[in-house]
Amino acid sequence: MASRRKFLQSSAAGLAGLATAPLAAAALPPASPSVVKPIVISTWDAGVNANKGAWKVLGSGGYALDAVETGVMVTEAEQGCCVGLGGNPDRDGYVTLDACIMDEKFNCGGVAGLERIKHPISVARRVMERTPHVLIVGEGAQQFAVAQGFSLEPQHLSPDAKKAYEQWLKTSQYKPVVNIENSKSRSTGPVGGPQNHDTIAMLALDAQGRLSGSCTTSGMAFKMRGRVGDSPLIGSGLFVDPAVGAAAATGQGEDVVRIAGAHTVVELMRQGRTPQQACKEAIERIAAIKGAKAKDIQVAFIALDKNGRTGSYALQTGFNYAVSTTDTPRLLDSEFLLK
Ligand code: SD4
Repeated sequence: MASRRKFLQSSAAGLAGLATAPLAAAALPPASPSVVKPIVISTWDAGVNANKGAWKVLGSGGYALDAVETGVMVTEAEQGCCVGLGGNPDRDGYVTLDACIMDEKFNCGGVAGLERIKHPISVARRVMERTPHVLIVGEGAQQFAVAQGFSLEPQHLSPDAKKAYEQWLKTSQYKPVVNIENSKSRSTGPVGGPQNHDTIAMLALDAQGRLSGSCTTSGMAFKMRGRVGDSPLIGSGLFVDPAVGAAAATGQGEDVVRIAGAHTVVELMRQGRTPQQACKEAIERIAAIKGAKAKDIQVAFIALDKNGRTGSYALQTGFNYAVSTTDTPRLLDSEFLLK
């Protein structure tokens, strides 16, 4: 009994010591003098302009969350094929937008199937900041946006989207094909193919070391009405963990959701993989699941760790991404799996 009391006393003393004594230097990770910040990375060559927008915030010492919102708003305003109101419609002819955003404190928000609103990413941020929820969809998302002061844009297709939709209606077949990204011309190429991929996802680390991410898209061209992809889903299209890093996805959303893609990449980084290795391993996982069908789809990840190291990996060739550590973005070709 006496010895048990003694043990308890000495354990308690030990614990108290632990609570007050500074941690031995050896127990701490080495201070990293080489943290690269601020830095921003985003998907596709659309990322070049988006990064420039983000840099206006980051370069003047601003907040990563503001940077990732401002940055992708540039792409939403460009109204290209696959982001914002210029995007290709669903199979019933409606443009429906998906977006999400996440900060360095696990705050997050998203919208899905949002119609007639120019900047879904800003509505996603309002969901995060002004509601107790993380995802609002469809009509409710539009009502919320309007209540928040966003204006309702006219319901019509851009001339390019109209042309692409009319072409698609001739067959009404949805069939993704390889190397379909980033088509310059929406009215040429395999129907249901070239229009499919161009989501903008952005990750930023600001001068104070705060990480944030954003993702916005019109989703898969000619999708079923009501279909939601990975892009508005925290953990699939985007994930941020300030202790580790952030990741985001582009490509065939169903196959990103299947492996909780962005979260998987972050968890792999937590286990010690570099951002590049983590992206590669997540892509390999998708390839293993899809087997022979992997060649019919594209998926790509980008990642940024808390030290400002970046990585990217795609299933197929054709994916590029933009990295900025100054006001001049660098556009890089991603490595890819299926040679
Ligand atoms: C989706 N992931 O809706 C989106 C599409 C995409 O580049 O990324 N396009 O599945």
